Amino acid sequence: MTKPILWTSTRTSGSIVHQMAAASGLDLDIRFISLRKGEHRTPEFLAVNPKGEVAAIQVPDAGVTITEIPAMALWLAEAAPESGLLPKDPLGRAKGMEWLCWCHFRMANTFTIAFQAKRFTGGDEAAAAALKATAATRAREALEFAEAQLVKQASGTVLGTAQVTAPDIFLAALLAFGGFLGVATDDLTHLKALGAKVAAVPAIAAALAREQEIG
Ligand SMILES: N[C@@H](CCC(=O)N[C@@H](CS)C(=O)NCC(=O)O)C(=O)O
Repeated sequence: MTKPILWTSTRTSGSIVHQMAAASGLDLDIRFISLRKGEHRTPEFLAVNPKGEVAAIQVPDAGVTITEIPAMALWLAEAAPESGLLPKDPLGRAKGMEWLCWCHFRMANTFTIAFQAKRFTGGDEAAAAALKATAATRAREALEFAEAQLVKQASGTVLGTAQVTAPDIFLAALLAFGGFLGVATDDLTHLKALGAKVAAVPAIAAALAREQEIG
């Protein structure tokens, strides 16, 4: 059997899948590529993922590549059912997918726009600054929503589980993205506690340390 390959890159949304993969405990071949060097546009990588994006999970034995964070999270949870990445019961699993989809959509329609505002304004600097400010405000609203839901969970996790799940990892990443954007997060105490809980999972801490080493 050829190990499944996780293609990822540090300082990108690929880190979210890297953390989920680490939490799954699966034995994956983790390969970091550099977006700065354009390694996502090489013919070799485009043959793996024609979208030219990270993250991607390549399953060589099946001749299949999975992309999009909720789909990758689901595959990891199915491949490692005892990992607790997603609840096993149908309702819990559906709520887990709901949160993953929510995080994914918010990442695309707020955080990514704030990070890449110039791409959306054809290079117009003033329009990009205005767009970034608006998107950052929307990002803050998204984090406030997540905070309000977390307040209701005594467990401190978004699905009310004792252990960290894939949606918790995604939410913690959105909180970190907010920090990179300069969004105020100090008052989002439940979300911050969740971020600390996620970072304290030994396998995730090791994955994040590896990313720090790579830079
Ligand atoms: N919807 C994709 C988003 C993937 C994505 O946008 N990845 C970025 C890094 S955060 C990327 O690879 N960008 C390459 C590019 O912009 O050319 C997912 O869920 O994984």
